[in-house]
Amino acid sequence: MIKKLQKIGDKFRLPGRIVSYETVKRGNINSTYCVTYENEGKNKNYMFQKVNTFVFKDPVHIMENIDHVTSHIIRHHADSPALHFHHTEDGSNFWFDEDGSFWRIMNAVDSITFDTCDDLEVIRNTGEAFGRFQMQLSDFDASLLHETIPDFHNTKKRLDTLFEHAAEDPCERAASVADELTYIAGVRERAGELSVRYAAGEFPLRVTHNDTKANNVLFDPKTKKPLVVIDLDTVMPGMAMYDFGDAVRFIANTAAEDEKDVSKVSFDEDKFRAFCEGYVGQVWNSLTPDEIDSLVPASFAITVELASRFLDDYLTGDKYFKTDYPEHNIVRTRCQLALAKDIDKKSADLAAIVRETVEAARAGR
Ligand code: GN1
Ligand code: MG
Repeated sequence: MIKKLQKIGDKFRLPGRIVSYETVKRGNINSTYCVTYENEGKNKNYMFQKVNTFVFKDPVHIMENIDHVTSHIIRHHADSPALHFHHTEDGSNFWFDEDGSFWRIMNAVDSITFDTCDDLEVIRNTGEAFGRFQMQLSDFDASLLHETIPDFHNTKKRLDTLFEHAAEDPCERAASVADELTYIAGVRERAGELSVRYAAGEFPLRVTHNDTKANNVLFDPKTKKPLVVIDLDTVMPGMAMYDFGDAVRFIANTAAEDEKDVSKVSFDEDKFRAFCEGYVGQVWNSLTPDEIDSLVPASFAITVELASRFLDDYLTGDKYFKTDYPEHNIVRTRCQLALAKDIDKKSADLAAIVRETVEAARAGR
């Protein structure tokens, strides 16, 4: 393996020679290696990644998107750490090896990550990191980015597809999920509303991350301050508030995303407030009032959307999401629906929290 890695490193003109490497366990899609080079008596770590081209069909466009976004941050926010990708002799930030595998290399960052967490300070910092990412890219023309997964957060389309598949019922599972389908049918229009308004041009096209889970922020191991947002594979044009909604959907759930006991699932308002403080502190000046007012509706919409994606996958034979057991997708669906109901119930409180944090940010508190 070292020989292979050395060959790849040579393509990217990394100076020195490899002394060791480790396979990085985090991430379910790409294969990642932390590779240590020695050059002129000094060691330096690099992350080598083989991109999963079954999931990411268009890796060249993904790398173009990543290049746009990281170059913009480096150019305009030089004080802020950004991911640094290496280039081959012909100036590209990826290389196909002789097996057709797609490789890229970035500098390693000395850091820690949090998968889930109860520490409100870490949650606030996570909000700050995603908010800063949005703010730093608010003056970047998002229409330059490729839509590498078309209609990724077109909730209306996702729900239409769900009901088409429920009618076709290819695996004869629809009867067993009648309650879930009835609930989604009842909120269908409301959940799809932001995506319809976005398609009509009512919201600005933003650079969105599309995977704003807590563990996609690297933290300084000593200060516990956020360093940089990672996993830019799904960076696309989209709605800012969906990134916010996806983050709180994950971080403010009192249970895991696939908790079987739905009585454990609820939306934690303290965690929501902490994330909101960090996020809004960065974006209050760059998001429009309409976008700010849509943060809570978007949290509801994306939770219903994800529930419907899990349910759609269940109805069509579990082909998209990896499952650990046969009922996994329906368990996930029920968990996300329980969360969506709780967000809906608390929405007036949550909207008040958003208003308070915006006021505090504006007053510089
Ligand atoms: C998928 O594979 P992962 O965990 O990074 C999905 C997200 C969902 C998430 C739910 C490309 O992300 O949209 O929110 O599962 N990513 C893709 O766990 O579909
Ligand atoms: Mg991801």
